[in-house]
Amino acid sequence: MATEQTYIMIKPDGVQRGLVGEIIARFEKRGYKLVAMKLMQASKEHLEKHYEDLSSKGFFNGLIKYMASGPVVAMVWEGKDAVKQGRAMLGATNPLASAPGTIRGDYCIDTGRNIIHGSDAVDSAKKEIALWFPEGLCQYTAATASWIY
Ligand code: RTP
Repeated sequence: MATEQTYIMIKPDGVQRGLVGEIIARFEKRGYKLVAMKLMQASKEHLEKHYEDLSSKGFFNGLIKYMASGPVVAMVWEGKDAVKQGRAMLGATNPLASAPGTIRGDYCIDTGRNIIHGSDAVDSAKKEIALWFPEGLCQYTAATASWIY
């Protein structure tokens, strides 16, 4: 079984719209285990590091400004195929292309305000988790695990 960890972040618009509980519930109900979480006002420097691969894009400065406009909820979710499945649960980057039933497909209509981030590969998840949680993750036994696997 490919047990993975993925970095999921509720962006400032998701926090300000009161979607935190709804998003956490979706990951919990799907069967994923929460192994780290914090509400955090990220600095521009921190966000520039997170999005460094996009630094040449025309929307980069606007993206950093948006991401720094309020606190984000930083989380790590663990479980079978968590990276790929997490991206599927988020839906496409552009809400026009994101299917109803996905988080973006249900709750947003603008690419520039798309409420949530999810790691796109196992390697980037590792990098993002190290950047956002240098203090490490929590370890515990989730009671539901044996029912899911
Ligand atoms: P994310 O990193 O936030 O999960 O998004 P993603 O992989 O689905 O998309 P990516 O291409 O990495 O873009 C990162 C975020 O930048 C904003 N964006 N704006 N054309 C635009 O105005 C544009 N394109 C992307 C979105 O907030 C996107 O999630």
